[in-house]
Amino acid sequence: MEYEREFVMIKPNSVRRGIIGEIITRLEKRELKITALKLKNITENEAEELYKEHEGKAFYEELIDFIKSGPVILMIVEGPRAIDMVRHIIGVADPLKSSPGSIRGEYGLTVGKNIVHASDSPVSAERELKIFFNEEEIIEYKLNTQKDL
Ligand code: RTP
Ligand code: MG
Repeated sequence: MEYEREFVMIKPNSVRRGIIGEIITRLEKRELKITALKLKNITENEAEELYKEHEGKAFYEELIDFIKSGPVILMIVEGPRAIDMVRHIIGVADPLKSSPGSIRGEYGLTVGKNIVHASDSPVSAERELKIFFNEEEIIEYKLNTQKDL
């Protein structure tokens, strides 16, 4: 099974609502390992780099403004099949179509403010986590899991 590292960002509306802990708990309960974590006001350059695939789309300017509207939580989350697992836990882009047990299905209302971001592939995860983290900021340790992974 592929061991992967996934980039996760808790969006500013979720930080303002005070649901950081609830979101992180969902990931921890699955025995995913957090190897980097910080609270940050992201810069214009970082926002544009993160969302460059969406440049020119109708929602792009609004998305950049929103993501800079307050601090976000930036994380690296690791584990077997971490990318698909995190995206499964989060739900799909539109909270209306996310299953009720998912993070977006429980806390989300609109696509534009859909609570949390997670990279969609190993290549995009590596690209996106490098915008925000140096290798020295990624901390290796052994997770004491029930499943002994
Ligand atoms: P996925 O790639 O799985 O579809 O999900 P995603 O959450 O990454 O969504 P994506 O389509 O890649 O879009 C990136 C982010 O842009 C914002 N968005 N706003 N107002 C809108 O119509 C709209 N569409 C997209 C969302 O914040 C989305 O997460
Ligand atoms: Mg996407």
